[in-house]
Amino acid sequence: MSSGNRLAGILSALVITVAGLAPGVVAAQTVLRTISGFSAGSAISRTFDEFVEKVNSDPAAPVRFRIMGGPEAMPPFQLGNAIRNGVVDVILAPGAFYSNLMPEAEALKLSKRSPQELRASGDWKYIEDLWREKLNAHYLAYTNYGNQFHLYLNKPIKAPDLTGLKIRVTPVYRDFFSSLGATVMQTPPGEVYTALERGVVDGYGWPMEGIFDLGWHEQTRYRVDPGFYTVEVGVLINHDKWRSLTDEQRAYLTKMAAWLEDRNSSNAAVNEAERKRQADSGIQAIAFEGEQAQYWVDQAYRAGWESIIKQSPQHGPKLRELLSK
Ligand code: 173
Repeated sequence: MSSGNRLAGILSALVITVAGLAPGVVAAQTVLRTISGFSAGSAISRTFDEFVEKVNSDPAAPVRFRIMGGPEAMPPFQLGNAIRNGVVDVILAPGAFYSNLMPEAEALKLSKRSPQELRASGDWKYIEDLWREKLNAHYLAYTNYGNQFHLYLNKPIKAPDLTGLKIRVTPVYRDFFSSLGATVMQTPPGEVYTALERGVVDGYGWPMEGIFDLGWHEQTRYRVDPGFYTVEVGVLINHDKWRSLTDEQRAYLTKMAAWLEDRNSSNAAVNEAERKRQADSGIQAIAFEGEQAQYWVDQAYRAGWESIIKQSPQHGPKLRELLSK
């Protein structure tokens, strides 16, 4: 190679590097390294999977998601650290998987207002600021809104009293089930089957959707109704990454996030189908009625807010006001 050619080679490498660093100069797609708390193809990840597929197959998309894996790629309770430090760019996770870092993350499951309502009223800004300040994350989209959590059991109960029962939890359910006398044991979803099979627990908390994904229906006799709270599973992006994107990329992601949140309207029908599928597989409903049903749900919210306000006297009361309006 002549020295002239070598110089040209070095110069073109420099040009590529500089162009690659200058935001907005290059039209190339930015790749967002993404880890999900739920396996692709599972019930909880259904609308998120649709979103990733929609973006990644859009030839005009200025970003794309590279899915690095699900819970096998990173233990779910480590997702919060990973998004805060920028070890990954994007996560799909419920607040419960990172409320060790910000107890306020448990508040969204208590929301009586949809993400659309919160955004339209401007109240979402409080959430956005809090997630940035505490988790160094931009809360992009709220999935699973409108789904509910349930208690699943292998021993029958006649009243909202869990004394003597060992229940698998995450922070979603911990305060509620404990307040009714349960002994609680935290596990990631991946350990629920074995805990049930070995009789280490008598039951578990989980949404209506998804108990078939890991075969738990084989180890489940009862579901307690009514459901409580709303399921909240967020698409979060590391805030440094978010700031490094161009205006166009941020606008695109924001538009697609609204599309994803609109997909929450498909949840009600999926819920009904799951209820039927559970019944067909032999799971019996223990359905509280009247005052017992009211107490079950009221106690869930009471215990949930009490815990958040205790852990975050600064933000808890304001969150309750915004989310309960
Ligand atoms: O693991 C869990 O039970 C949990 O916290 C959760 C939260 C949202 C959706 C599914 C599971």
